[in-house]
Amino acid sequence: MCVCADTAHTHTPAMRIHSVPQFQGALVEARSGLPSGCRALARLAGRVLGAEVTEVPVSADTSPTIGGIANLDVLLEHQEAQRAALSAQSEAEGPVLTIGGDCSVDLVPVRRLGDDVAVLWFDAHADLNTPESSPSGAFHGMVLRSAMGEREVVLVGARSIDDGERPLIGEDKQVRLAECGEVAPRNHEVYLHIDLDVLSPDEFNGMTYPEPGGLSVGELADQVRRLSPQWTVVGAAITECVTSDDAELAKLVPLLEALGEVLK
Ligand SMILES: [Mn+2]
Repeated sequence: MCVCADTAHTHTPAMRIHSVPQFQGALVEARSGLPSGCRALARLAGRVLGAEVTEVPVSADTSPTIGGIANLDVLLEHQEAQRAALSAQSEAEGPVLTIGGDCSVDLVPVRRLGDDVAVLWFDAHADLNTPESSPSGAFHGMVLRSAMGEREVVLVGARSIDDGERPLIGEDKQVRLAECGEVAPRNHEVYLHIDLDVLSPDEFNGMTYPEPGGLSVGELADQVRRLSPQWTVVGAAITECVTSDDAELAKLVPLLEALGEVLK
């Protein structure tokens, strides 16, 4: 236990950040800004949260579409690297904030969770496609379907849902929709997936696939903060950042601070 006299600038000394600058799940090019945006956001998060940043080694290559999944072999390599990075850390070291990269960086962290941990998916999209239903073959649109297992899933801010995804979503189904500010999962432990496209493009200009509408940074930060103390946040990810612009990234500081408060 740290008994430092001055802890004001280190809210969560035990928290760790894993940066995963992967673009291959989004079917965009390396120069799209996803890798550089990931690294820039991870640096900012490390500073704001006083947390160590580990960059998971990923490839800049692409690979053929196999079984309906673009870049499958490269993505499998990255998953192995993420598993190794997560395994190298003991649970006593505290929770991990994963910074993407495309949304499919959340496959490995979510699959590691127990079935009693609810996943709160803050995203303009449902990411519930299969290789058969996916319009594009981009694995980031299939990642929740692949990772969710039997656990409770709550979609927040979803406003671009494909026809093939709709049958999975409903009040009496495993996947439910909730309004931001009214998220009340049944399970006590929760994991937060935050695709920056849950934000309004008028509010933040730096996500891979902006969708009209969406939340303000303040609304999102308030919702994150409101989870504590009733719910325990065991981990989180922020994905799809394509900007390295300091002024744009600075808009996300209230969100990072809220995550720092709940990720303990
Ligand atoms: Mn999305």
